[in-house]
Amino acid sequence: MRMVFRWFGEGNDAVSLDHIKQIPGVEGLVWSLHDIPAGEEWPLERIEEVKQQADKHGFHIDVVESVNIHEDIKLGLPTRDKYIENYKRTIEKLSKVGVKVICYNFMPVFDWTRTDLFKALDDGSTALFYEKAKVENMDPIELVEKIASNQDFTMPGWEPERLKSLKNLFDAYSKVSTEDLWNNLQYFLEQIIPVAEVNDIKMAIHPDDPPWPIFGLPRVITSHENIRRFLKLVDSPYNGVTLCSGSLGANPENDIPAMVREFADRIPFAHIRNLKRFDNGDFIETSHRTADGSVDITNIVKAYHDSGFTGYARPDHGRHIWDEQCRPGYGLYDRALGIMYLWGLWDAMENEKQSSTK
Ligand code: DNO
Ligand code: MN
Repeated sequence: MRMVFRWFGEGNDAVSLDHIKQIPGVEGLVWSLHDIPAGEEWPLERIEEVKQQADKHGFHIDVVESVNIHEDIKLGLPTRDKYIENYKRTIEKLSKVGVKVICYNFMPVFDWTRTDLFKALDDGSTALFYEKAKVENMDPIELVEKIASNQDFTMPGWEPERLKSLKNLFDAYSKVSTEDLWNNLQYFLEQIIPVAEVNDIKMAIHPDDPPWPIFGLPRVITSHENIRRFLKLVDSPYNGVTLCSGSLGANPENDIPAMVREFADRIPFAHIRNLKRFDNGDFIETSHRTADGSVDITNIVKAYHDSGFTGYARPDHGRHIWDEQCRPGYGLYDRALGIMYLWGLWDAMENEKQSSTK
């Protein structure tokens, strides 16, 4: 397990590289060029700039999260080919600085969705919260207006320009069925995976979060069976998954250790985090510790360990603790605690394995 840590970039993250350096066992940064709109080709100078910043601190930049997919690709519009060409050029440039994994997602319109970014937990910390009924009872257009006026409801990653086109996007997706979305994903993969192979970069799709359709929009990377189907769309080691225990774990039917065991050689990148599910479908993110949530982190790590996992892993979101002012879900402290929990489990398993083979 090669531990990496998400960093949003110089001037764009309250967490510094000096601080990340002090977390035990972190070897690289998970990064992106967050200001480049989806669909545009990334400039090589900007990529090299991040490489230099990371080099100074002795970190690698092997994992990019994310190179986002333009909506026209997900919608299957004729204009998609131009955006797919740009994506290929970005892959080629990323390989020049040694990138090994690109994480991306194929969720229509929204990335991860929550209804409260700072919900209080019993211990006095706050964390990301999802209230199912709130999302189900909300008309998407009413939602757009609420985000635009920034009241009561927050969605990550929503710039004002994109909000304006949101209504048009919803209209466009009203014609896209779940099977259409699968076909559009296959079209993308058939173009991209050969380029990834030549450039030795593994593509790793992130599951949908939450793993069910929201606002009437289709979602496909949601379950064991669907991930199996996804991996067969293009059956190559370069077509892989960012297995996210938190995203998939919101559905109690997802047996994540079983997924790890079945898909191990197609998981170049693991996201490991916990959450607590409630009977009504709501969930709140918790510390990484197994006992604190509903996701069996211990047995997930065991499944990776038993599979001889040598891929990259990161703690995913953390709570906001000790009065830290940070991006929602991306503080330093709780993610660092998460890493120590993951290493604790891992090292104990390694020790056990070594003493049993003596
Ligand atoms: C949620 C997070 C996501 C992820 C993107 C990948 O679990 O890991 O924000 O970064 O969806 O494209
Ligand atoms: Mn994740």
